Amino acid sequence: MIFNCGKFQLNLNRPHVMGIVNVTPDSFSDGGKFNTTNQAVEHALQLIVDGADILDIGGESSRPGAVPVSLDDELNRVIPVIEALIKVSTIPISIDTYKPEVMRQAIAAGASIVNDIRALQEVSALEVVASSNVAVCLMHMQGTPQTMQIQPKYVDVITEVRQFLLDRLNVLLSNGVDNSRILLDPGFGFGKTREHNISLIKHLDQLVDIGQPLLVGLSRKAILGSIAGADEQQRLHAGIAASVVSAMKGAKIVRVHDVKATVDALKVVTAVL
Ligand code: 8Y7
Repeated sequence: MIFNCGKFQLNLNRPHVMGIVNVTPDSFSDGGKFNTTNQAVEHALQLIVDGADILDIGGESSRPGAVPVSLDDELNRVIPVIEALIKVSTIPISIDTYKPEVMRQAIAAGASIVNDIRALQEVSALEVVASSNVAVCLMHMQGTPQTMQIQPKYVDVITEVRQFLLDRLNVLLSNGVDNSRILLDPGFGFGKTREHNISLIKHLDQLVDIGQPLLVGLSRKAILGSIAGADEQQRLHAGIAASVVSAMKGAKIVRVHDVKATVDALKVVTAVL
């Protein structure tokens, strides 16, 4: 399965690893831009050494209850990091944003993938992607990061997530975005209870069936803590299991913090697929 993203072509015959690069001001430094940019770039370079296939650069937290970041702050965080990485990175750079202007500037700076938790539903986001050659990840979310975990409700979570992803996929296809540029993602933890998340993992095949490559993000999420009884810093082992299970069930890309451990674990999956 060939995945086209900007000037890159990835062969998704084996599971791929997207490494998470959070660009948020460091509370230990003076919060200066130089420090924040450099730490993010250093971290990204380490993830490449660790074997990441894609880097996902984000300047606004999407965790439950997170405070939104202004457009200017988000641009000031992520664009310098992309500009620095684009000169040296051997792998595609993804921009984690739902803001069309951040997408536009990130693409101009060389980003190859737009990772959008709102699935290009913001006004003009679709046009920004459609008028470029970058790829996009369409993610399902119920509600917004501010409210999504208050009382998530579905009649049938699999059917509803599947229908949403199909609808968004069809909107993109009818706007001229080739299916070789589109990833789908159930959005673990985005307006989902423990039971909703577990159902989605169990029945991942029904999303794989759509025929588009699936990206999944479970790294360090609360669902792992709830299953394994581990706090945020102790979720590595549960996270590895989640990546292995997802890849065995047909996910093509896993979005993780712990790249080296995940790459090793997925080599075992690749060997037996
Ligand atoms: C996901 C994501 C986050 C995910 C995709 C976190 C930005 C929360 N989770 N993007 N972003 N899929 N595509 O804990 O599951 O990493 S942020």
